[in-house]
Amino acid sequence: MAIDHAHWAAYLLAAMDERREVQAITKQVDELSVDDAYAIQAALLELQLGRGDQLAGAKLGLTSVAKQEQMGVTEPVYGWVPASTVLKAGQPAQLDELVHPRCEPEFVFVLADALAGPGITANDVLDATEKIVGGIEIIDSRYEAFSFTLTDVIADNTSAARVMIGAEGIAPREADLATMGCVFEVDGAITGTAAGAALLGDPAACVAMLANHLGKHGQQLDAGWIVMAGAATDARPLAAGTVATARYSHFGTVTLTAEQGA
Ligand code: 0L1
Ligand code: MG
Repeated sequence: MAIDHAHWAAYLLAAMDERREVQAITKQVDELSVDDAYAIQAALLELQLGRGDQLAGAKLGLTSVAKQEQMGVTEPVYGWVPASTVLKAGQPAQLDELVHPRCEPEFVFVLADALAGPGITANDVLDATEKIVGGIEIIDSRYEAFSFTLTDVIADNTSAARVMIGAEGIAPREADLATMGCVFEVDGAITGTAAGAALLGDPAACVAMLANHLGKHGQQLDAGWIVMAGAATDARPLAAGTVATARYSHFGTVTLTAEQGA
């Protein structure tokens, strides 16, 4: 039976709005293809934009080999960053707005120029980039127990929930992205360390993959957008009072705190 994209988009939006877990789509349909999953993701974005949100950027997920092996896939996933999900510097994440959030460090590209695939290379990405900064993303799968298949997570906008972007950055080519380091700490304990090369060898090549993916759908990365290249370490649960700190070799420190909220 054909997948009703609008229905599943509304299903996921309700889960986001009502901060509750829902059953994975693949547990309820015979088959969910990658194309159907991206069509649900697009319909979900349309609903969000339709009620006044704007696009602040785009993201990749599953760009580290470790995360791909965990999911049994060889391709990254792509999603959107609505402006309402971007936290201001120092703004705590409100847990009452989220389901079961986790946090992870991100390499983030701020684009000066648009990138329209196909044929975009890592070099093109660096040419189009204003600066590269560190960030911390909050992922918050809307599915029960953070459990899903690849196509479920694509439909759910790759678990995107919030992102905090650091103030310090570097110009493209100012340093070797592959050897840049990140130490991720949660409540003072180091939970992961990684180099840029953990992201499929080169974070800029990840952004190129995203531009080329969008190009297949007649879409592009716009000038001024932020683009998350992916997490190089495991995501960690975010609880009330948690302080997550990503210390980058070249982008300073990004700190995210979580509050219970109202
Ligand atoms: O940003 C991400 O890496 C999320 C990818 C989707 C899988 C997950 O939710 O862990
Ligand atoms: Mg991420």
